[in-house]
Amino acid sequence: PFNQMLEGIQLSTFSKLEQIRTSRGAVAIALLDPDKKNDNGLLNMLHLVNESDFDAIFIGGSLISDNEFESRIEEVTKNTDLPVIIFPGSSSQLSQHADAVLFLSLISGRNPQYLIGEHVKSAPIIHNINLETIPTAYILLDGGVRSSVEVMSNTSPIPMNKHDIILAHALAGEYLGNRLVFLEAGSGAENHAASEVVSNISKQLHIPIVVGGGVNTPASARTLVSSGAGYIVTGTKIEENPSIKELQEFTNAVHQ
Ligand code: 1GP
Repeated sequence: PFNQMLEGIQLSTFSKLEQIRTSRGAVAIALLDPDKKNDNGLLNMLHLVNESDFDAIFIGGSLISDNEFESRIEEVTKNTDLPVIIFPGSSSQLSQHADAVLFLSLISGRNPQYLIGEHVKSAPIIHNINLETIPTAYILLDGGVRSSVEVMSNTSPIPMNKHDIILAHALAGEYLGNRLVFLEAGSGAENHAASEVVSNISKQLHIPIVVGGGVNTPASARTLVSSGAGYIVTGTKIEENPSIKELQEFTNAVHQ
């Protein structure tokens, strides 16, 4: 009866992702950064993603411009059945073609622009295009190299060994009403979020943990999921011309 009741009700993208997390153990997310690639590169990467058992696509980047963004998102949504969720570098990265947007608060930093400024600028646009928002506490950790997020947001990452401070930020993120906590080590990080950090936080939090930045082997994906990560994001790996088999090994490790 419950299933019958649900029939005809449109599930939100976030609910769909959560259903996948429950049924598969964790969600495998492919990050596409449309500013680094020309159109052919983007479609090639999308093809790899479509064939490799990913559950969803995050799309966004630090440098992509507004008009380019809209057309790239449209191109991606036309060529995949996966949910497409914007992972915005700024309030100008919005599109009615996407299924949802991560409404990110960069709570590891103290730059008001990324705590409320971009939110206010984007809110009327999100309202007008009726885009689903997924409130996300975005925590930048020191992944061993200076990251684009650090440079572009003018905030400092939290050192990876400051477990109590990271936990305090994650708890604050949950108490603020966010639906996800995203532990970001920065694209191309030398070290992804430490598994001790993930397991410490997952024991104390009630909301799911997203881990991204430097997660590029099946072994690290598996360790992070066993430590309590509910969502694993990988980007650079997909840009390095991997085989479908390699990517499938990665998504298998996420789904365990
Ligand atoms: C960056 O978390 C993402 O925002 C993905 O990082 O490119 O290192 O996979 P990678």
